[in-house]
Amino acid sequence: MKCRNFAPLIQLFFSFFLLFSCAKKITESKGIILGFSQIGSESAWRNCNTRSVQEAAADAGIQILFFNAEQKQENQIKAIRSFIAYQVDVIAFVPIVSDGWEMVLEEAREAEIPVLICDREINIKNENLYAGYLGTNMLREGRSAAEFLLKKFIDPDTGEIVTDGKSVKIVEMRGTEGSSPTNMRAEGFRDVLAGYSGFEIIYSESGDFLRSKGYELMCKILEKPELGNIHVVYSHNDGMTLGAIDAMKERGIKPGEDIVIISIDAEQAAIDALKRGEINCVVECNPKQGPDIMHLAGLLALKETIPRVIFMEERVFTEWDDLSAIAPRGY
Ligand code: GYE
Repeated sequence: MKCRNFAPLIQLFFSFFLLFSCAKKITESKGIILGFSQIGSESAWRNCNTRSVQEAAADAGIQILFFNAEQKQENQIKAIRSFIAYQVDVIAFVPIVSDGWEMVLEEAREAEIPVLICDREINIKNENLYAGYLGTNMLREGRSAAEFLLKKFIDPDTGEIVTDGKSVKIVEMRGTEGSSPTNMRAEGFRDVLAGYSGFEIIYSESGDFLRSKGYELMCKILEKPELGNIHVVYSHNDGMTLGAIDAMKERGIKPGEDIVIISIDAEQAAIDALKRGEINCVVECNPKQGPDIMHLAGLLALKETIPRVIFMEERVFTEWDDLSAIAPRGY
């Protein structure tokens, strides 16, 4: 009996099988439904983040159920529960604060819906309750802010701190209390300064990432004679910084000259203020996370694993840089 070689036929079958399964995968990822809970619209950064997510979903052909939580965690939890009831393929959300997510994430796991954490991080014992995190390295942002201060106030030749008093007096405007950007930007900043005795944080209070509260907070701070001469304002986001600058100007204080200002986000208005010399250092926090979120959502819909942590690319802009080279920010 002639021994026929079936190898080519088998190979052909498996080629068709692989082609079909890949085509099926591409088709599947095209039609997925993503439930996305956004925290609100508190800043230009947040609004850019929202646009990036919505535009990327449209470009990717992903159907998105988008809920704005209006700055309330309970609204986010309700939204996630509605995504579960709707049996979306993937859930993604920006946790407004770091704590209080275990129960609803347990419910998502019981429903076998993968969850992607975006922008802000969460504190949770069982990290298996979510598939991964995409956002920005906020510890590094705080460290970068402090590293600028060291360069600004320490004489490179003598290593001495140059200030008109015993120490460099710093006021910190914090973001939303309990949120990972606030906690990590504060921690990273303090970690770097811990090695230097001549830097003192004399006042720290939350402006909730809002321009209006940044203005009110700076008015309050500038009316505290016990604080004496303030050398530096370290602000956790540009919105609060811009409000603080308004308050300074109303009192004849020259921002960026009389008081050194460091800000985080790098929205256009802050870059423009940097170019005018009203801000001394802007640490970028990249809001344009939409395309990466959609890519990861597509993988999760196909039940594939994703990296646990992905950080966006970010830069630091200082008064010493060629600021004319900074491209329009788009937010
Ligand atoms: O810095 C601020 C926004 O979560 C990193 O939230 C984000 C922060 C950002 O309101 O402008």
